[in-house]
Amino acid sequence: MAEPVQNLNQSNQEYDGSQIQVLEGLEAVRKRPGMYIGSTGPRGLHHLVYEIVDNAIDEALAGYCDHIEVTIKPDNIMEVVDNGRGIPVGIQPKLGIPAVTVVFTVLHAGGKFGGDNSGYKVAGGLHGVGASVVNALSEWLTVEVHTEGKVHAQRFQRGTEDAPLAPAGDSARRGTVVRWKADAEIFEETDYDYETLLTRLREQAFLNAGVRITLTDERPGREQTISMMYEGGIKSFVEHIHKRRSLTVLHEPIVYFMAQSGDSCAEVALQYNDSYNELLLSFANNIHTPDGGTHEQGFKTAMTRAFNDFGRAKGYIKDKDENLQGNDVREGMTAIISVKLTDAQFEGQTKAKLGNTEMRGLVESLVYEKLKEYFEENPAAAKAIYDKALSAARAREAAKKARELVRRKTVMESNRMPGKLTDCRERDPALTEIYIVEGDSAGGTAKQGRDSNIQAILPLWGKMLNVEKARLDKVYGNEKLMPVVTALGCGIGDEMDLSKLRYHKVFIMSDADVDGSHICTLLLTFFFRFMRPLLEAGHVYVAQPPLYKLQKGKDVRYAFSDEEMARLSQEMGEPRISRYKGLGEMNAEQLWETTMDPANRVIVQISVDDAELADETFTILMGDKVEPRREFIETNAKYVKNLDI
Ligand code: 1YM
Repeated sequence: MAEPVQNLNQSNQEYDGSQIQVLEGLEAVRKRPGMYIGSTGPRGLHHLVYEIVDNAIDEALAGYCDHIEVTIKPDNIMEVVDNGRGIPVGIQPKLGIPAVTVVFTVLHAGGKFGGDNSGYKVAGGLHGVGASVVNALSEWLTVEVHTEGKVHAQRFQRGTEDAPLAPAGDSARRGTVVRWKADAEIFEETDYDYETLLTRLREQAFLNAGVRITLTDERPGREQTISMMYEGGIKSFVEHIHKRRSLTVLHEPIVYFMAQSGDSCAEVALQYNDSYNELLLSFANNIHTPDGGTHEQGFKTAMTRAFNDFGRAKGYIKDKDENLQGNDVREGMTAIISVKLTDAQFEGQTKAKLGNTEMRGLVESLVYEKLKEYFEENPAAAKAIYDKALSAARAREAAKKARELVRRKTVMESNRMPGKLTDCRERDPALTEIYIVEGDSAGGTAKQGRDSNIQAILPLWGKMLNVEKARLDKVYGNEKLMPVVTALGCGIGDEMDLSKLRYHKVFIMSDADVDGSHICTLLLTFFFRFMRPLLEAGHVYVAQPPLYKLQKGKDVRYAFSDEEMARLSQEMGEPRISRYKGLGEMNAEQLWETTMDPANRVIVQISVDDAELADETFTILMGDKVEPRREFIETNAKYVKNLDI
């Protein structure tokens, strides 16, 4: 099989054409890596692993592989091994080179280039295409294919082959081995995070019941390994989420249904807990669809309809009662929807939304029929779930009344801004910023230090509401949060209208200590729960005041971390070092210089990219179970301040 390959080295005139095309393709990836992997930060780095693992998962989905091993080797070399058929080593007729070489050198080669190889359609629609991108962005990459008693191997550097695919001895096993070292010329850092990989791989293990996924860290001092295999699939996923967040569940067993229709299949698992949060995770062909799509629409429609129909038939909902709404029936619900289909269509800017219309009907009829059946067969569970939904509906009514009250008051006060708000002069929201500052004294300093043209200051005072346990009705009455809501001007919850936002940059500015980080967490929790579009649109920032001031004569410098302090103090040679305990210790000029001056300041933009992780962080930090919170803070102490959600 490897024979004809020998003719394919680059000196052979006949193949120049295709060869040049190949080089151009991967050059494009190296020129604009962001286009292919999103970013060259940690997210992009980990994306490389997912691309390769996805190919192995596809092989598992096709039924040929049941074990995938992912290893972080010393020096951050990654290795992914599967026990599938091995990427084909035979010559791909169109390009005249081995299929495996095509997979690693031709952009968007994906797989499954039709013809004889297309017996199994690509699950993700995008799968297989990533291998060449990983290759292009690696200092070096090797692939080994074990099949029919032999190994074939090939090595590449920055996407270019060292030599053609060649036999490399005998092998008693089957499968594909890919090893690579991410290119330090491309990535900001190349250190893999075990936990990040673990979260993603565990998700894949849940979604592919019966497939074993092993993650091993072999880096010195960080050695650990975990092997995951969940026979329970997405049911185990729901169970895991509740356990991890220490949430109390309201019923057993977990609701689980699945249906098949032609080549498509849909699975749903759900369970209620006593929190007020909804967690709905949907997947299409194992790809997370955070923006929802047809499968989520079908699910939501069916839930609301089934709850109302069954509830009326059984007398849970009385004739005079209003219907339950979608948010009522999903309060406290954790649900996983997983659909598999050929030709999945991913829509939207981030391709995170499923578009296939046939999925709406499939999921809707599945959930409607089977949920009613579940209620019939589990009356105690049905009672607990209806109690929850009905209490959510009552809270919604109460919130509406509270809101009307506030609105009337606001009208009476002729749209007055909160008394403590010091507004800026500029009226164009796109140009303005608001600093939300804990405490009157820091607020005073910020007021003096700001650029009054574009920067508004809102000091917070009073006791903070623990939003984790609050519903909208409580927020409307809260004296600490209402000024924030009023000042931002865009409303909250279902009524939010981002076009009314009065400042496009919203800064949380708090002390660099435990209390400060608590305030920061609470505000972010509030935004996360009640003003999520604000986070999604990237309007929220955390200001970063310096931790230290270093002074030697007239030379004054600021350090934002212990490392920076150590470095600066070396540079300056025994300066006077003072540690800032709070914002209040800085004078107005220093605060402007270090923290508020748009030309100089260090800021952290808060995103909800990973809403699931954020939700979890908040729940653990705010929830009423002390033990998980203590554990979380102990293991994440250094991150708590940044709250890098
Ligand atoms: C560690 C990464 O890539 N495994 C893998 C990939 C493929 C196959 C098997 C495979 C697919 C098919 C037929 C097919 C791929 N093959 C291709 C292509 N693990 C990893 N395991 N035989 C083997 O889809 O028909 C792309 S991915 F295109 F060459 F067929």
